[in-house]
Amino acid sequence: MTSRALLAFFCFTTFLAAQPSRPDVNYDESKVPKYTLPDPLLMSDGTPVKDAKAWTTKRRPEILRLFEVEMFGRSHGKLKDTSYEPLSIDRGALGGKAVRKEVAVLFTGKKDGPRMDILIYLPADAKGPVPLFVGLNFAGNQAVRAEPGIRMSTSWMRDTKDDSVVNHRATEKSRGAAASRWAVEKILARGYGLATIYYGDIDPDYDDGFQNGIHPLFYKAGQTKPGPDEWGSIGAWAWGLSRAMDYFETDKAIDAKRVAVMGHSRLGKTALWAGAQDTRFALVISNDSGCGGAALSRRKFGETVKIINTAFPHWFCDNFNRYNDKEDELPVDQHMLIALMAPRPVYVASAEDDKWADPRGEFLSALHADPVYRLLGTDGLLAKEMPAVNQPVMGTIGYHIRTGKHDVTDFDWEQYLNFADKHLRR
Ligand code: GTR
Repeated sequence: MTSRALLAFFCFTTFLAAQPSRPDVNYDESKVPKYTLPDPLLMSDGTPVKDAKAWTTKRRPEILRLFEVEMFGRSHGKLKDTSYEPLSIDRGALGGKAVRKEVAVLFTGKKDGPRMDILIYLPADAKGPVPLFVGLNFAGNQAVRAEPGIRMSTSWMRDTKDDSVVNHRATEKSRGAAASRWAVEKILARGYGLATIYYGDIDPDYDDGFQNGIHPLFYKAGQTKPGPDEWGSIGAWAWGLSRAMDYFETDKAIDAKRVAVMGHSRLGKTALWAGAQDTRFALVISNDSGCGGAALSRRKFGETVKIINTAFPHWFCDNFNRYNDKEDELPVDQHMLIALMAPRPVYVASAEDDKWADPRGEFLSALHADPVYRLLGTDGLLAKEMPAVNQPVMGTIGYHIRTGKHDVTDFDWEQYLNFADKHLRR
């Protein structure tokens, strides 16, 4: 496909996906079908999971495997030749409040090979290694803050109407375009660092049969695309987050034992999948992740498995197509994805006007993960009913639904910081 045709295709699928008047989209709670969720504390062979040991050694690996094979696809580990290249450091960023640096992760060790650039802010007054939030971004590192010192992304990006991306490359106009989603000053003031990476560095977000991005790096001789149980783009993005974690483990200014992974929407699905697979992430945050993220698939409220697989055929593995209109046949549902974080703190956030992502389905996932958190000796979710808007609940599972639309706001970040203070502060 030409890039123009690609763009037209993408705009069309996104437009289709978001149409509230589509007859195949249900927004009526009374029309949610009756369903029975798989029990996270019952092995596939019917054996009950009675203690932490059985969870950790038997049921958890079984559930992880089901998510791999049926939904996100199996991932790969790190590449042995990966190296890190410091790109910049500014010790006087944010008027002296921050150290801002950029580090390239050269996946194959080659400067002209595939890479991702990590933008990192650390509090300037830190006395030792700091806890950190890491999250992928949608529009390039330069969009996170309007600072001329941040390198302009040169990766493929979807064109925008406002000329911040032209011919699939970011322009100067994109600087700071996503700043409202990244509460950098608040994060630093509370003693945390922030690291972010453009998700398209890892795999460009369009369906090209997996010829670009990191997938081809792992093809066996003769292989041209991932198998039906091998990773799609979400799996690749999650892999990138783990590679960032590999880097954090080498950076003395960062406390790699206290890294929270956060993501919004498709990148919220990604944060959950990264946290499920890589237990080095000490805390996991899903912001408005919806279908394929925190929302229960069986509710078929807003976006459904069929809709997501049709609009974004590259996000999940091919096996996931089996469950289009057959959610009841899934051996898992998304409460089990949340349960894979246990006993680590996990936060699920919804927005009132974000019906497409099914706020209630997101809450119910958190609620039905609670028995696993309790089995492992934590306080789980401190609510039985969905809380009122803007009334966060924070046990080891956190949840809020805020007023407003599908977005990341300062309100969201304030809750994440409070939640991190509760669980990661020393
Ligand atoms: C939508 C998609 C959602 C969500 C969102 C986003 O078009 O249907 O699942 O991921 O994109 O990532 O912004």
